[in-house]
Amino acid sequence: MSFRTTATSVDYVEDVSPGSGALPPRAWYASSDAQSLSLNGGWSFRLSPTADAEDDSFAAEGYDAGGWAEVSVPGHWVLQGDGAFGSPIYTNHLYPFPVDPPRVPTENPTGDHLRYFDLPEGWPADGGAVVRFDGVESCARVWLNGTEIGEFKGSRLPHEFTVGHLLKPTDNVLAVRVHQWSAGSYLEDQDQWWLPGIFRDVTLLHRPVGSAVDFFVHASYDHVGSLGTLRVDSDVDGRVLVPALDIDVATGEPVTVAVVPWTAETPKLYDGELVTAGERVPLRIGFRTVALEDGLLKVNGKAILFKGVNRHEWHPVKGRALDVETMREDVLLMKRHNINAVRTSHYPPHPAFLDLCDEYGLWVIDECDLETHGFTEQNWRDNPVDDDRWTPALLDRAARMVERDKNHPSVVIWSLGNEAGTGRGLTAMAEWIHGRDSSRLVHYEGDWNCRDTDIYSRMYAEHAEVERIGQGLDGGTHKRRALPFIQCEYGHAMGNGPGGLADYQRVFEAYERLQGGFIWEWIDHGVTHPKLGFAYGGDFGEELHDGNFVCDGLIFPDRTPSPGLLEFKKVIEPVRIEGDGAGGTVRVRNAFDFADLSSLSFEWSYQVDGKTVEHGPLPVPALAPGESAEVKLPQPPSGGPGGEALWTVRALLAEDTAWGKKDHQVAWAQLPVTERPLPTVVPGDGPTASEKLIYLGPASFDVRTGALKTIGGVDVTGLRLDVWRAPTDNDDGASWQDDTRYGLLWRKYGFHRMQHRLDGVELGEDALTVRTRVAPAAWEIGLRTTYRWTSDGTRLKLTVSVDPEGDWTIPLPRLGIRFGLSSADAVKWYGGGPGEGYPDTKSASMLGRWHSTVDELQTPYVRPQENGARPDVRWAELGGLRVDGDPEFWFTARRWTTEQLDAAEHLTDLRPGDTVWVNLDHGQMGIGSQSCGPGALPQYHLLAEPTEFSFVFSTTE
Ligand code: IPT
Repeated sequence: MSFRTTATSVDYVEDVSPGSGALPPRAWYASSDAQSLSLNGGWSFRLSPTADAEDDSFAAEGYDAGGWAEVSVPGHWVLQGDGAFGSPIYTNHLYPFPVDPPRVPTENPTGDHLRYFDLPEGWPADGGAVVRFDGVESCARVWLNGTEIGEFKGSRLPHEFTVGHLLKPTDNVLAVRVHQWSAGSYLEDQDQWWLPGIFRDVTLLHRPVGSAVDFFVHASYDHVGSLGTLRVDSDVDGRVLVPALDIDVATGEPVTVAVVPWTAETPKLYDGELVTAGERVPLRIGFRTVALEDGLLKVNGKAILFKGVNRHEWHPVKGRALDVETMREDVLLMKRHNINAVRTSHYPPHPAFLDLCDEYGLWVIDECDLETHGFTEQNWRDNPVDDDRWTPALLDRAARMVERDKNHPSVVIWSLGNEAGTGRGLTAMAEWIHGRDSSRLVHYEGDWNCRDTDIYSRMYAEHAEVERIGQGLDGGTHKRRALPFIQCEYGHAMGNGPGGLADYQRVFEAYERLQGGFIWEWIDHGVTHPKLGFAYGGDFGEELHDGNFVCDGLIFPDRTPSPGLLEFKKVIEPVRIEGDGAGGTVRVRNAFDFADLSSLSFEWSYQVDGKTVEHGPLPVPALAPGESAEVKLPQPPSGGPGGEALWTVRALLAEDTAWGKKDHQVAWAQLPVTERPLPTVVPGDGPTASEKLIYLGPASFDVRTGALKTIGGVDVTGLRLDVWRAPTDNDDGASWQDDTRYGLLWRKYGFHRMQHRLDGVELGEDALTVRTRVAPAAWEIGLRTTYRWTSDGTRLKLTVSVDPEGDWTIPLPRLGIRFGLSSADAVKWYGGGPGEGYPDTKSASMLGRWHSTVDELQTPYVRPQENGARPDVRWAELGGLRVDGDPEFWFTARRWTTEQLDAAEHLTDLRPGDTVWVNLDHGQMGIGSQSCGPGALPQYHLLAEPTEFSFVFSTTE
């Protein structure tokens, strides 16, 4: 039985073909002299619930759209109109519709768009014109002045249509019908929000007679002779001019001259022009040669190391409709954090982003708009990339990417797409790309045998496996064994983390075959929300969603760097500073691949107990890449107070650069000289008891429970052992990782509901001893915990002894004490800072004297979780108390309890209470990357074992 009686006019929506009517793909450029008209701005808009709810009469000239709404183009309609136009949907890899390719649901939100325009004054009457769409999700049908000009799919790819014959001087109307779902949606199952709309620019381009159509700039570099060879192949003959190089040559003719090469570290671009009879086209030429040589990816003869990130396009208000200033902000932030590479996960970005990568210098893996991840749920049955009917669409996507972006020196690798399984269609794409552009490598992570690819790539491989790959002990096909390795995704930056980056970097730098990796991912895709702060999956009532898995970036949705970015910056710093502080020398190594150190100046400072006593410039030679030098430090300042002493050596920008100001810190290290003297308290008078209280030095305790009540004039509540932290996303782990998801195991074993049994309060000669057993209901495991209090009359010392009992098979979240203070705001400490750090995320933590406030100590992870601990703290002051640690401790203070933090789902759920809750931890569990990758390495596990630690309390007033 068939309910569809007639073929409707919307059959193209479910057609696997890429579309009809569009011009062949070509290079994307802004002409110097041909006119263009931006059609961005306010468009009339009407939303219908299905693809065919409305006929196409709206496209006719003279149609009255008076009652229509308006949306901004570029934009996504679901992010406009305050919910009147539907809402965004977030799924990771699940298709939010039944998997029945190429069919899509009847409920298919369809946005009709109308844009009226007049040609600008002086628009030439000769030649032709094209209208270009740079990105429309996911399928569009287009009319100009009532004539249909075509339909297309391929959301993040450009499509152009010839329109010159239809244009009028005035009262033109461009009509675009956009369907949210189409056959193309099956190819666009990236882990991100589903956001329909015309989300990139729409431009009308005049095409003069004799204008350039397509051209391919071949600009290679011979590093032996320092020579560049330029050849511009052009569909339309013309001349190629590069004044700085005295080049004036015909298209198609090669010319070889001495040049400065382009690299991501030294992004030298030469301005040139392609001149055809009808048009002048600006060229920005970077000479560089990418090659696979000796099993390595080399640029200009040298193996490079990617210190990269995966970048999705994201803006918390505009979604994937980014303006150039936001793109520039991304690039500047990357450069300022020592990042040298971007994988454009998982689609070609707005073309302007690649211009910025050329200009500021970033290696780019340009990835095609292709992912069919949801087919994994059906064991990859019917995967479009293994079904010949879809191959034309795949080839169309490959061509639209390569042709658009081929003239960017920053693009060194083409990527076929992401998480699309395996299949003949991918092979066809790789073959086509290899044939079209032999000057770059081809990447695809899903191809573990490297049948189609030139580089072995994996995601989230654990440290040990990466090391085996580095050693060449991973086996694999013959072809793979001869290829370099990258991790196209690692270090899952969801919530607090990622941990273990320094350990990866050590492995990357130890083995030539390992050419680095790309953190997942650059930015949290949180959506600005009136009630929730930033919304994530599920906040729009989606029927299927993947929660806050969409917030896994190194920067928060508003582009504030998260601690993960600062950690990454330190771990990948391009100058290595090591040495023996006591010996008075420092070894400086240039870890750049191409740049010498002439752009940096160095400075030393000498700290005693966190206070800088002297500083000065450190002369360091302009080392070549890979070179190192021993540099003598000055004589340590004399006469200073005896305490913990260390050198801090910094590498700073010597001058303003395109991306950073003079004195911007690039790299640093601290070299210990003398150790810290530990605090001592010589016990004086012992405890005395009254009817209600026990007194010991400055403190009073409850006589019955031994609970601390006051220190000097400061009230202290609830001081006790604490093992619970609000699990991080990395603690909770991803659903497919079952055995060691400690966040879940901690809950199972009741670490969030430990009971504290009082076993004795003993008044000794010089100490008050409180004996307890801390254990969860239902389980036999427990922690015998003894609090031993002593005082020298003014200061109060607490020694906590912990003895685990029972069969402990999992690590602890944290181990320390917590207590409440009735008022506290300003905070000072001497220890790691200025930001947070955990056992495997504290490379960027610098020892010093820091000050902050309780509010500013919090790291605003979009989904609240453990955060804000300052590591290696020697002493801290807040709320009238000073605490000295023996040994150093982790310090956390917040206006809510851990239980409240744990319960919160959005930052707006956290309401400050009257008490400031302080945690002083002897240990914290590592963070790892298990929200998608491996968990914390064993050396960062906080094991339950017999432990003792002390704090000395005094008052600051
Ligand atoms: C991997 C995806 O490639 C990426 O898009 C993102 O979803 C990431 O995971 C998690 O945030 S795929 C995963 C199954 C390893």
